[in-house]
Amino acid sequence: MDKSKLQLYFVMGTPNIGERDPLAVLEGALKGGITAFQLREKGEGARVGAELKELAEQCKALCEEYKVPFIVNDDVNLALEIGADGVHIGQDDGVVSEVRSKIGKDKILGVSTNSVNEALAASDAGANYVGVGPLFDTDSKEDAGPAVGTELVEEIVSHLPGLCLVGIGGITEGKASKVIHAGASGVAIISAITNGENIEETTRNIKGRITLALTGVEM
Ligand code: TZP
Ligand code: MG
Repeated sequence: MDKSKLQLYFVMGTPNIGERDPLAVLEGALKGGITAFQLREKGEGARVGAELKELAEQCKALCEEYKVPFIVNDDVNLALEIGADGVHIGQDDGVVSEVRSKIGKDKILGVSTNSVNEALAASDAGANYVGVGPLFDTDSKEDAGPAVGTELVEEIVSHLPGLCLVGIGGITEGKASKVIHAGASGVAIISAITNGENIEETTRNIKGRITLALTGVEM
């Protein structure tokens, strides 16, 4: 896939944003320069069924306006039903090769991985990109496990230099460049964006750090 689409990958669901309107948050992030979006509707108060489908369709339409890929977490059927650009699955959400067969060759398939072997296996089975983490401590995922650090990104990239990889977990504006320097194509972020008072400005600041890290012109 086009690696540049992974530079700033925003992940969000309604449980991450309190009373805020998910579409307003998403639009702020789109205006601030996110390059991909994943709807991850998980945890207390998560929308399900028809409500989830409606939200997913609205997010998809908004992402289309900004020409940003729209990816659905976990729910392969929902992704297909609404014509999402792709789907992201974890290690326990299905067999990667089966999901690839089900969605066809053109949709984006992302897989969460936590080791070199998982990343190699996901790539072999047809993933377009792997998520690696949690790189740092995070409160956004209850079962995230211990932080693995950017060393794991370096290790995976050394085995698979061409792999599209995003770091995830506890990534902040200040930590984003470390993840890029470790060899990641980009960073996936929930709270460092959703906690921002001004979502657009917060996103733009993080994007600026990533752009500098990728072009190597930071001090
Ligand atoms: N997978 C591993 S860590 C994580 C997910 C979904 C949570 C990332 O959220 P945050 O707030 O950016 O740490
Ligand atoms: Mg999952």
